[in-house]
Amino acid sequence: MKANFSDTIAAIATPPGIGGVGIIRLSGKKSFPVLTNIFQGPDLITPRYLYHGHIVNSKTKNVLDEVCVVFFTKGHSFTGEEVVEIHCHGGYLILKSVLNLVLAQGCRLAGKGEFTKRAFLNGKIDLTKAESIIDLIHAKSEKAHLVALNHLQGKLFQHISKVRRQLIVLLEQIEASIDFPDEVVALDHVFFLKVIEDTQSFVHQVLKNKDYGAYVSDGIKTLILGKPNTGKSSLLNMILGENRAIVSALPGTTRDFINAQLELDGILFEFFDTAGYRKAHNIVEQTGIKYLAPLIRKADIVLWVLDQTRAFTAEDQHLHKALKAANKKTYLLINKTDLKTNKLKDPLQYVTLPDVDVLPISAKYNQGIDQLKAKLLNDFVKKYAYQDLDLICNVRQIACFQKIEKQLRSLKKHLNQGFEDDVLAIDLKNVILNLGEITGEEITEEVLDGIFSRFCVGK
Ligand SMILES: Nc1nc2c(ncn2[C@@H]2O[C@H](COP(=O)(O)OP(=O)(O)OP(=O)(O)O)[C@@H](O)[C@H]2O)c(=O)[nH]1
Ligand SMILES: [Mg+2]
Repeated sequence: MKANFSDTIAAIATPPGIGGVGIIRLSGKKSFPVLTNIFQGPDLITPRYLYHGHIVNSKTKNVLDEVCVVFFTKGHSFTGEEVVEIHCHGGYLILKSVLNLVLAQGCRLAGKGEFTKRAFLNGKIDLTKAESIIDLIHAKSEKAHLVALNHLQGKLFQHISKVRRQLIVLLEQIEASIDFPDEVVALDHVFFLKVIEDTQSFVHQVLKNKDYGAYVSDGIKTLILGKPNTGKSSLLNMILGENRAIVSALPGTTRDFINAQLELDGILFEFFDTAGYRKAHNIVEQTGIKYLAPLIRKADIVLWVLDQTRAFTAEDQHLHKALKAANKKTYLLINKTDLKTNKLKDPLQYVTLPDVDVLPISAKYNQGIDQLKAKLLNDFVKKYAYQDLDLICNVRQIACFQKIEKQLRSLKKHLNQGFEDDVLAIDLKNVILNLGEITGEEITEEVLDGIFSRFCVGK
């Protein structure tokens, strides 16, 4: 896909709202002429140099703002085109009026992510870099920031390109031996198999990081469940170290749910404290579980809080049933261990979830909370500590790798079954094509539009 942009785009590049500085960005052939039309100040001679002056409506002679401006020449800018930035005062009306003036000069309002899309189409960045820009902007934790920066530096791209290049060389060899059987030595199938197996192990390494990648970018969704009054909100407050949720002796204190975020070891944990699951007015299974089911489905971890001074009841049975169906990693937190009464005895005689850990706690007196945090970190963060951050991919890239994994399996099968070289060449082309879809070397307009629609206007 080759870029051919005749129009010049413009947008407010800074977030909406009031700030010290707000920036309007222009990209395209008219950027510099438009700037010279509306800028009053010193002559604009040197690119990448900040000039101080005023933006003036040349028709009305009205001064719109005192600004600093900078311009970048074609080939030496983020988009690869002529680019102008106008640094205004950061007020909505100022930015709007300068933008309107720029648009009136013949620029078009940029679409979502259009600056980055142009950078990609002009060959300034590959697709993994383009995607890392949006991930960097949206990074919610230290690790997410680190992964996005790695990709921005082209580390994922380098890994994929290396593998893809090897396969292209192989394909060229196969095609040459098909086209010129008398002149070219036949393909060494042992070597072919070795390259395919190396590629498979690279793909497996990437796919192994799939869950961790989702934790890094989206955070780990941790759902706090239990009957009313078991101490769910007390637990949330203790974990956060602040009084975020209301705690009271009255059952039914928390309505709907409360969510709060906490970063542990560079990974974001998002906690959801839910309303106590109750058996009221015979609506339990219908409404209660219906309300909880989507929350359970979306959760990565469930913290099920039981009160050791109360017995395991029908409500707990219902929760158990819902959790069993969802099959989520569950921590059974036996709360109120500071009290003498123990009516729960051994909860594992009732709870038969496949992946459950039991931890005694006292949410009121901060006992067992550090152990719980350490366990969460161990099970969800430390376990992955050895993994290569370069190879963490987003959902789109993972989907491509899953396709590639299947194609490699069938290629290997065909190779082992002694299929003709032209069949193997087709299999190989598919793998190369899909690797190219990740880096953007082979991409359709539709996929591109999907990617850039995640961006904001002005980026
Ligand atoms: N003794 C003792 N009391 C606790 C403990 N944890 C919570 N409580 C008390 O139990 C009562 C209920 O606590 P909450 O944290 O509001 O319980 P909840 O599960 O959020 O309740 P709902 O929102 O109504 O479902 C409060 O009086 C708390 O102080 C604990 O570890 N020990
Ligand atoms: Mg509560």
